[in-house]
Amino acid sequence: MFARHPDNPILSRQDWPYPVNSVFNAAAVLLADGDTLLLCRVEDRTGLSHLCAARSANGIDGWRIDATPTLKANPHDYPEELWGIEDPRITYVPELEQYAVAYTSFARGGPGVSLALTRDFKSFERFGVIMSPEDKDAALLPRRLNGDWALIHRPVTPTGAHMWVSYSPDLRHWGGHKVMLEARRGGWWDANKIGLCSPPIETPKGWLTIYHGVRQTAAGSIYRLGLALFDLEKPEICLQRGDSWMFGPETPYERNGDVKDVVFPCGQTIAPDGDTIRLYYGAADSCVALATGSIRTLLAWLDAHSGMQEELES
Ligand code: BMA
Repeated sequence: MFARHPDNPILSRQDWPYPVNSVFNAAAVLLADGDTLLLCRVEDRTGLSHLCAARSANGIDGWRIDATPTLKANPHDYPEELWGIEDPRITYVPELEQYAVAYTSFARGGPGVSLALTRDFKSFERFGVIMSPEDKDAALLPRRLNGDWALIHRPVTPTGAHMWVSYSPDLRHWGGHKVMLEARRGGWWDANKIGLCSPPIETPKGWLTIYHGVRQTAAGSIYRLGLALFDLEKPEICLQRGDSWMFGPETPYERNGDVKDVVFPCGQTIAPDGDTIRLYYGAADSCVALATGSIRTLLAWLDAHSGMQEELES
């Protein structure tokens, strides 16, 4: 379903212009000038994370990396960022002519969801925490649905870590919270804990969405990727959900690193053909890797692989 790039990992700490521990979980966007921009999560040697932009003409190599952190925690004005900021997702919002960056802010209360807007990835308008802890894995949808903005996120509740969608008239006040996709139970690969990966892709059939499932084992967790399709105007309606995972840690750079057995995409770009997906993913919480897929193939796979097992269980 996804072909790994032969030059993987495409970015790692050796590429960084200043000393860091690891570079992973990057958001991605194709800029108006054709460059690919990755907003990487960078963990420095304090153990805390910030975000740093890398730009490339071909999205594969020749990365031009900001000489200093692009978006740093600012705990003085935003105490929810005391322990750093992590795992961004970027959405271009045509109505605002700006990019919306949803990211995890981390402090004593736990991880929460923060939002910032930017035109140039140099200056940012911060909105602060928009979803209180414990919550993460968020992305804004690119347009209003029935008049409201929609945010996908992953709060942790006593029943598990499920994906939700919430609505807002102004990006600041959020409500209309609805469960979008539940973690399965028992022995499933996506039991108990799931979360959004890269922002959903709008297709005529629905929002095509890559999510991660976390399998707890005696040796630790395994982060793998699954697929689901949601209604275009009411994303709380799941139209299809794949039974099996479609991408998981296999290569040495995915299996070994600071956190073993993790593939964690926070972004993708779509080629001018409208079909080719370049998925950028953090591998083992240590580096950034690239895999290429096709929207048509993912939709066809969902047609062939969704639903049967759930019907058996219900
Ligand atoms: C999640 C997030 C990710 C990380 C993953 C595996 O909870 O913190 O940033 O990649 O765990 O460690």
